[in-house]
Amino acid sequence: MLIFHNPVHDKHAGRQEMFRGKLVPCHETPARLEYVLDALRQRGIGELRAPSAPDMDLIKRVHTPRYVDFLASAWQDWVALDPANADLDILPSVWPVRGFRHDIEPTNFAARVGLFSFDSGCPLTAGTWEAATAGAACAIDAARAVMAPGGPRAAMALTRPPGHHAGADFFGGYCFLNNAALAAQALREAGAARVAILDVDYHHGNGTQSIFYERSDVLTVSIHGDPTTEYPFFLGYADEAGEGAGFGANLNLPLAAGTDFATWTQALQQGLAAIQAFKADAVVVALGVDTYEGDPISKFKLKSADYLEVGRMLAGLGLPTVFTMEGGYAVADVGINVANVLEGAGG
Ligand code: SP5
Ligand code: ZN
Repeated sequence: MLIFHNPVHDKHAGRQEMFRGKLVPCHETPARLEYVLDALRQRGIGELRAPSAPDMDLIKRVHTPRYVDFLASAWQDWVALDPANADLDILPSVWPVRGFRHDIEPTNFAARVGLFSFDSGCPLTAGTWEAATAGAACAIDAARAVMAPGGPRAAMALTRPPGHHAGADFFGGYCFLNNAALAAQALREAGAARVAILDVDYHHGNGTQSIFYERSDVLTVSIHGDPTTEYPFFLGYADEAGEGAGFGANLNLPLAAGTDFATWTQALQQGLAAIQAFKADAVVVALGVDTYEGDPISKFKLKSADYLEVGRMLAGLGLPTVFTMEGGYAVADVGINVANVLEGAGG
C-alpha cells in the first residue's frame, strides 16, 4: 500500500477546545499520527511518500473559493487584529443560525469565523492552513495513485487535521478541508464514473454528506453513533437519503452508544452491500478509529483485533481504495488500530 503522509501535519496543533464551559486540552493532537507512523514502520506496512503540491483548483471544486480564501488568510487576519493574538488560537464564538443572513460576509473577523464554522471545539492555529493543504494533497495524490495504470489497489492519506466534518464552506469537528471528499472528486476526475465514500469514523461524516448530497455520482455511506446523543447531533439520521439527483445516494447507519463489533459489523455489511449495488468503480474509506472501546470521547466497543477483520471486509470489495485518516483519540492505540485495518486490507 502506498502511504502519502503529511510531513507538516504537526504545524496544526490546537491548544484548547471548548467543552462544557471550559477550555480543555485538544483531543486531536500531533502525537496521534506519530503513533500510526511508528506502528506502520514496526510492522513494515506500506511504502511512505511525501505529497506533491496541493491542487488548489481541485480543492476549489469541492470547497467554495471564498471559504478557501478565508482559511488561507485567517491566521494573518487574526494576528493583524492584535499582535498578541499570535499566542492564542482562533475559536469561533458566534454563528448565523435560523433567520440570519448567509448571503453576506461581514468584515468583522469573529463574524467571518462564525460564518465559516459550526462548533467551538475546533481551534484554527498558525499552521492549520499549511497542514490542511498538505493533507489535502495527500488525499488527492492517493486517489490519483490508485487510478494510475499499474498503480496499487489501495493507498492511504495519512494526515491530520482530519476532514470528514468539513463542508463545502465550513470547518468544525477538528476538520478544515474534507480529505475524503477531495479524494472522491480526484477519483472521479481520474476516470472513476461512480465513487463511494464509506465513513467508519464514530462520528457522522456530516461534511462529506453535505458536499455530495445532491450528486448521483458519489454515494456517501456513514456508520456512526446515533446523532440523537452523539456529535455532530444535527445530521446523520437514517432518513437522510440525498436530494434531487442525489436521492438514494446517501445512506446513514446510526447505531446506539455501546454498540459492539457483532452489531457494528452488520452495519458494515449493509454499507458494503450498498456500495456493491451502487456499482462503484472506486471507494474512499474515511477511516476513523474512534469506534475503539478505549476511545475517550466515543461509545462503541470495537477491540484492536476487530480492526484486522474490518480491513479484510473492506478489501473484499475488490475496488481501488483510498483511505483517509479521520478520528481516533486513544492516542497510543490509534497506531495499532490503523495498522490493523491496513494489515487486514492486505498491507
Ligand atoms: C474527526 C472527529 O472525530 N471529530 C470529532 C469531533 C468531536 N467534537 C466534540 C468532542 C467533545 C468531546 N469532549 C469530551 C471531553 C471528555 N473529557
Ligand atoms: Zn470521529
